[in-house]
Amino acid sequence: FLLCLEYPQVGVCCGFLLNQHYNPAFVSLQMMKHAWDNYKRYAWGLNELKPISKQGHSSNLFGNIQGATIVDALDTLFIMEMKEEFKEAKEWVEKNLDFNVNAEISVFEVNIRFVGGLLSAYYLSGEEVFRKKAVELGEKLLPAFNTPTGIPWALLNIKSGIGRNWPWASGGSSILAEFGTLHLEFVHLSHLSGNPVFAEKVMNIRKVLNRLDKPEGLYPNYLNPSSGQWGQHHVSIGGLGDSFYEYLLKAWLMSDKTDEDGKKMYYDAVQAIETHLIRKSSGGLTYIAEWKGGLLEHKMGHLTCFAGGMFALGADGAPSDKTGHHIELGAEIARTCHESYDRTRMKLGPEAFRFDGGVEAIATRQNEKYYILRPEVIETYMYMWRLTHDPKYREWGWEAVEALEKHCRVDGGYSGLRDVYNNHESHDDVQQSFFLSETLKYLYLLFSEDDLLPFEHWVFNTEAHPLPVLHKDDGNKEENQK
Ligand code: DMJ
Repeated sequence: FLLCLEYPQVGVCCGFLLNQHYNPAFVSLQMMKHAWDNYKRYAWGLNELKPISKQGHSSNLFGNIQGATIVDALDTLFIMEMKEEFKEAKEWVEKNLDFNVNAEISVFEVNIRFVGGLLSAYYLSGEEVFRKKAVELGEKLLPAFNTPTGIPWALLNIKSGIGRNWPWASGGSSILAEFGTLHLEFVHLSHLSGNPVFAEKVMNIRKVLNRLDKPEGLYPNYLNPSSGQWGQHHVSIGGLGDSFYEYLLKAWLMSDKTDEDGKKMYYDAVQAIETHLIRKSSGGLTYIAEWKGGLLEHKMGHLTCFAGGMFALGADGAPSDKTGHHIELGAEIARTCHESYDRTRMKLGPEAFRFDGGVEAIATRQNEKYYILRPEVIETYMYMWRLTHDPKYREWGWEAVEALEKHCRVDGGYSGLRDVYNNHESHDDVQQSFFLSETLKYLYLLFSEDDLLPFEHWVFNTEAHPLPVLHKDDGNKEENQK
């Protein structure tokens, strides 16, 4: 298969056929299988894999809830038709996935990876165990909303129900991208359980946000759950802000375009982002800066690169004279993020890149040069491909496949890199669960036909777990059945 990477046009490698340059079978049979088999061999049942040390990796985001990689990967296994693997993953969930633990967890991370993963596995496979576990976990998360405003805590002990916020967050605040990234999953939890409480909790977050004044129409990253006041006026479309905006748009799409409130909030926010955060470098690269109390920091995070796909996905709902503009904005962000990859030695992008001090799309600080197998750039290629069919997005995705194989693939799985500008790989020894749930899934979709999880019927949560659009008729059907 190495021969194949060097000479993709050869078409035959390691005994299986690559009938074209960009083949989803390569992603599933070679990449996903390698990631999964090694996780299974060295870290089965633990949260993540350390592919160099060949042992389990535990992150405090999940407390002592176990099996993050299994739950995050369920739908990817299903979509890639890895039936045996899906079956063993399901059996593990049935027998071992346990939420009755004394654990302090991140509400956001557990929601997007565990609740989202279980919901998708249920919708794709119809297996009741996933629905039951998702609702059980959703119920465990409810005490996080016991604050004076109903804005949830970031951290929750799921045994005691005691919540708190990250000690580093401005003035005891909750984080916009965390409390703003519960909506899709909680609406589905109500839909599947018949219990309105989940949807009520997230609709209340909307209400609180709508009552507040927004500086220049922007949403600060910090909001105090007790006072209901903003913390520091820092605004970001990357870390701390990102998926809040994504969920406004997707809430509208997932509601079969009936959630007018979500729609308005999304397009108003994009308007303010365009006015205050989006800039063009002297070399012609469009980027999204960070805003700190009115001052711009000309830096863009890898996380921010998801926004290319978001703008393009939202083009359809924009006023008709703006549709082309939103697609174009998506294309420009995709190009900038591709440049951030192309300007490195390893052809994989840094955690953050800057547009100041004479550089463009390059990381200048040592602590911003790492790549941890993140998906956002490939995610944007996938949306741009589906929405424009411009072949460059598949080419760029394939460049990422080659770079991942060359620099991140190791004997024991896939590892992140400490410095993408270096000549030699220094591996960070973590195979993140989102590599299986997002990076590989988006690559697979990028090289697949558009009718695999079509956008009219599915929206992806921020961890790439597909959730079905709740069509207007579905509700009626259920109403009629009652
Ligand atoms: C994922 O867990 C999700 O995409 C989240 O929204 C942001 N960070 C990671 C991947 O980079």
